[in-house]
Order: sequence, then structure tokens, then C-alpha cells
Amino acid sequence: MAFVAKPDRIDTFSTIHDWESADYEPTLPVSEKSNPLTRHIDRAPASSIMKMLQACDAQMFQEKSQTQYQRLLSEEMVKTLMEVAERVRLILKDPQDSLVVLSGCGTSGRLAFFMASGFNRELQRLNYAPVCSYVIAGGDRALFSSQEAPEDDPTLGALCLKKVSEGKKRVLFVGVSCGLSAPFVAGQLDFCLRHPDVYTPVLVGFNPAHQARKEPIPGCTLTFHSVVTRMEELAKTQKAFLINPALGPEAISGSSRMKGGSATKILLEVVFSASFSRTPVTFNGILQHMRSYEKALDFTYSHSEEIAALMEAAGRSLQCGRQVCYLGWGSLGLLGLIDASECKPTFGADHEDIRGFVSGGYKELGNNEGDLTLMGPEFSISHDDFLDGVLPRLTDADTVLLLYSHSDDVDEVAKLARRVREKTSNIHAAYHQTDGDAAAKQMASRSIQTFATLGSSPYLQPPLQGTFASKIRQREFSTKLLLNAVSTGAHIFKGKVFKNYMIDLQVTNSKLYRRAARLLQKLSGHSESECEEALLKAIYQVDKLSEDIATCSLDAAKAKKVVPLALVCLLTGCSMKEVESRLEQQPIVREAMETCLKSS
Ligand code: F1P
Repeated sequence: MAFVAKPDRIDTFSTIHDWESADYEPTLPVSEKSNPLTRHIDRAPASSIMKMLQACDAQMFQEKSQTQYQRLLSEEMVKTLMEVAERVRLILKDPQDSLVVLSGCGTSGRLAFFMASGFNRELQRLNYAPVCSYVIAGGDRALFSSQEAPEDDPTLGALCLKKVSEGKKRVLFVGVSCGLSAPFVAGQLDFCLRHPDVYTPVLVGFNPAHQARKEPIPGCTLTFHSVVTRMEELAKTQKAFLINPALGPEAISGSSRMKGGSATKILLEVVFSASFSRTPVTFNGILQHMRSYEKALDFTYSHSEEIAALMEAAGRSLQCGRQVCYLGWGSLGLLGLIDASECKPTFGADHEDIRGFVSGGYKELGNNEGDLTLMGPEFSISHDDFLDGVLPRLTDADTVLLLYSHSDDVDEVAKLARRVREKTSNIHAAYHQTDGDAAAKQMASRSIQTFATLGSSPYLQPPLQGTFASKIRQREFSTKLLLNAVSTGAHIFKGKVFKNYMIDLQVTNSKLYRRAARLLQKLSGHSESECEEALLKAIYQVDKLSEDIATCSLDAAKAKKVVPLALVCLLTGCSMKEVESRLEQQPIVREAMETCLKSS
């Protein structure tokens, strides 16, 4: 049987219309649509992947067109950001009884942690009390490992929010769900709406309100959409706030860690830095600050050639079953940890494939639950852990990427680099220099000498504007883009992407289950119920479904290559075991799928 992809209506379609057209994938919210720009990303060389990612990221800053969509730079959006910034100021005036809580699931929760920590550091530097807290679905273990199941639990969300804000009289709650979809966040927003005397809810996401998820949440009368509708009503009197510009579809369909994560970082940083400043919050101030991220984006992609070389190096390592390690300092190190942890649910990666390590480990992070090292190998995150557990096994087939800036201890960087070089010549660095002062230049030239023998090493020096803090944040933004490009590209080379779909995603919560079922329908042409049946069989690795499987928790489902298994079973009618052994013979999932299908 030939590979039976459903006739791809979009192929001809997108040349005429773009994603904003009302009839482009009309049943999908923007955050789940496939991006016409990246349809052939799975077959592209690194340089073309970089061009596609650049074009996709640039969509974030496109101005509002004639369509229904609010955009990042829309007037309404900027005004809402100003209003939220004023609310943060009220919290700062009364730190004893007030609190800001940032919360989300997966990447959104990790960024909530990342920003809450960064904002608190900045507040202390400015002699304010640190008023920011974070909640991540699944607790701190979800900061560095894939824990998607708690995302489905609205009651847990509300409980966690209640716990973190116990005793406070005024709470500004910022819930992030890129797809306006996570029940955990819906539960938190509902809790705020039921306690308006204390809580003001702010929702950050990247779909218009009418595209919020309407799927019923088991055991609960809420839907994400019903909560958003209530918020819209209250937003008219500024008792709730919706920050939900459309960014355009992700480069890899549904991969909200990319643009979704980037825009979350931009929006919240713009709001919070406006509120921390001693000058009035102004429309132009907010707009200019957002535009500075656009400059940082352009600057980052001006280094596309070097980033493409890093992507190729990382891809070669993954292709031969070896490892990519990010060794970072400060917040750049934390971004490395975050990028690495996202690869598991997105690409079905093993936690060893791409790993992050940060100098100082948990001491540097200051997370709620402290040192998690004893929870297992995934939670070993310090450079010492790298030296003890990974360095001895490194070879030239592994890729190491150092992430640091001129304000880090460059001697320490050089020392670690020397030790890594003894084991592998495949070492690279993404180095940021933000100031033109003499000391920084001297340090930079020292590090350039140190790394003269390194592989591709983009020296990132964005034309930064603004305060000390905003320079750091743009440097982080630039690093996030670089890391997302490297890990996405490397997994494309490993065959984990088909067209622009993640074909080996982990199916560990209801959103991912729906996404997988939809993909099966698209690729096989089979009915919804047939695809769901095949998916459940693949998840639980059985040829016949029993009654109780439908009620099983997806959390318990740790099967690998679920979507490829289900697809090949659907199209060939072969047993699970047969398909499994065929897939094992070809480790490149994309090719395995095609080979199996052609030969059946
Ligand atoms: C949250 C999230 C993503 C993750 C995966 C599962 O999405 O955990 O961060 O990559 O797709 O969902 P959202 O609530 O921010 O849309």
C-alpha cells in the first residue's frame, strides 16, 4: 500500500490564502493550525529551516490586518497591558497583604517560574519586596520533566492557587495557557471569578476568545470557553483581563513552546518592567518595549548561519543515538533546562537526548520545593552532576553547547570548556555580550581566545536598549530562540517531524490525545472513532480494547511511538507486535512509517 495521506487541501490552498483566512483549517484554533510557511520543514536543510523559523517568528510582530485577529502590537492589546501594569503597581504598594501569582502547565508553567524568579530578583534590586509566586501543574518536578497529566485537573489548579495565596487580601493571578485550553488554568481562573474580593484574574493565551477549548472537562461543569466568556464580561469593567493576541500558527503544529512561549515572555516582561519603573506607564513606552524584542529577534536571526551549524551538529548527535548537552550559567542555563525538558512531550525524546545543566544547580534556581536531585536522574541539573555523570562518557559524537554572557564568571566557563574539550571537540558556545564597556570587551576577547578552537559559536551582541533588566531579558529571548531552533532542527533531522507535524508526540493528557487523534485522521483518512480506537490500542499496547481502558489515566500511558504505531496499524491491519518490530528496525520514525506503509 502506498502512503495514504489524506489529500492535502492546504497544499494548493495556502498559495492563495494564508492562515488568517476564515476558511483555512476552520475547525482549529490558531494555536493548533499548521503553518503554511513550514509545510516542507521536515525535508529542509538547516539553512532553510532557519529561514522558515525566522518567517514564523516574525509573524508574532505583524500588524493587525483586515481579519478578526488581535495581534501583539494591536492598540487594544497595548492598552490592556497598561491596565495590568497599573494593577501590579497596586500590589507593589502593599506587599504585606498582596501577591502576584504566575501559573501555567508545561512550558507555560516553566516560564511562570522563570519570570516570577526574575521579577523577584529585579524587585529586590530596586528595593521592593519580592511579591511574585508561581504555580506549575505537577509541582516543581514538572520544571524539568514531562508531567502533562496534572494539566487536566481544574480542582488541583484551584487548590494550588488557594494554597500559595493563603491569607492574602489582594492577589493578581496571571494564568497562562497558550491554547486557551488547560483545565488546570481554567480551574484557577474560575476560582478567582468566584472570589472577586481578593483575586483579579489575567489570562494570557494566543487564540481569540471564541476559539477557547469547548471540550467538556470530566467531573466538572466548566469548560475553558465558559470561563473565558465570564472573563470577557468582567473585562468590560476591568475586573478581569484577557491578553490573547494571535501569533500565527507554530512552526511545528501545536508546539506552543515556540512562539507561544516567546510571546508569553515578551508580554509579561513588558507589563512587569513598566510597573517596576518609577515613571508613568505609557502607551508608547509599552509599544517601544515590545518593538525592542522584535529587534532582538532580527538580530538573533542575523546569526542564522552559525545557528544552522549548531543545529546540524546537534542533529548529527541525535541521529547516531548520542547526546546534546547545554551547559549554562544563570538564567541562560535555566532556559537550556527548559528547552531540553520540552523535547520529551514534543518529540517523544528520551530525557538523555538533550539535557540541560546550570551552574550552581538548585541553589541558583531557588524553586519552591528545593533540591530535587533525589527524584531521579532527570533531576540532576548542576554542572557537578554533568561532570560526575555525563563527562566521563562524552565522545566526539556528542554535542556540547555553552550558554553564557559577559557578566558570568568567564574563567569558570573557560575551565569547564577545557575539561569538556579533553573528551570532545564537538563543543560550541552561544555567548552574549551586551555592553560596549572596556571591561566587557576585555572579557569577551579573553573568552574568544579561549574558544578560538570551538565549533560554531555565535557571539550575540544585540543592539539592546533600555534598562539593565531589559537588556538581560532580550539576551534571554535571543537564547530561547536559538535553543528552540537547535532542538527543533535536531529532532527534524532525527525524523521526528512529518511535514510540520510532531509525529512522535507523547500522548499524556487530553489535549495531546486530541492532537494525536486529529493527526491520525489527517494522515490515514480513517474516521474519528477508528482513529481513537487505534490510538488507545497503541497507548495501552493491546490489540483489543477492554471496557476499563477508556477510563484509564493517560498518565499511566508511557508507551513509545504511539502515533506511528497507531497509524501503521490503522493502515495495514497488522497486529501491534508486528508493527512494533517493524518500527524497531528503522529508528527514524518518519522513514519507518513510510517504509512500513509502502511495503504493506
Ligand atoms: C501547555 C502544555 C505545553 C506543552 C504540551 C502540553 O499548553 O503543557 O506547554 O508543550 O503541548 O501542553 P498551554 O496550556 O500553554 O496551551
